[in-house]
Amino acid sequence: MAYDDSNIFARILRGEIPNDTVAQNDHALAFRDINPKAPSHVLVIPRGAYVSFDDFAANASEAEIAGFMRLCAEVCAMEGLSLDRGEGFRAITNAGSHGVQEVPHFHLHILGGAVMGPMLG
Ligand code: D5M
Repeated sequence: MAYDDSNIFARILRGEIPNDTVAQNDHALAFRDINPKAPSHVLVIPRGAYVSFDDFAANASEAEIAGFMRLCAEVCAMEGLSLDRGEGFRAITNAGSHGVQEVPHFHLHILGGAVMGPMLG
């Protein structure tokens, strides 16, 4: 699937619309979900143009993947969710129509601060 740079996360990365930034580095940006599904709900996105998890995993450079994953760990620590500081979290990504992905720029949802409900239902 071709990347459409008019999607809302591309616009956030270009600074065209505001976001509630939690953390960032050279390769990724973390910000609060506008419609939180948990007390802590942060989205982590790569700065590069990747549609979905599989696109990112297949095509991003090792530096991009490392930068993305390190920012995820930073978010977990900052939000008090990592297992050495808190009670854990859920990290999920939706892809395509069966995954019910709304925004076609790869993003990882990090959710925590309460016991999560069932994944499917
Ligand atoms: O979910 C996309 C997620 O992106 C959904 O939880 C809402 C969130 N969203 C949409 N627009 C914004 C803005 N402008 N700021 C923050 N969060 C936003 P998915 O179904 O995984 O594609």
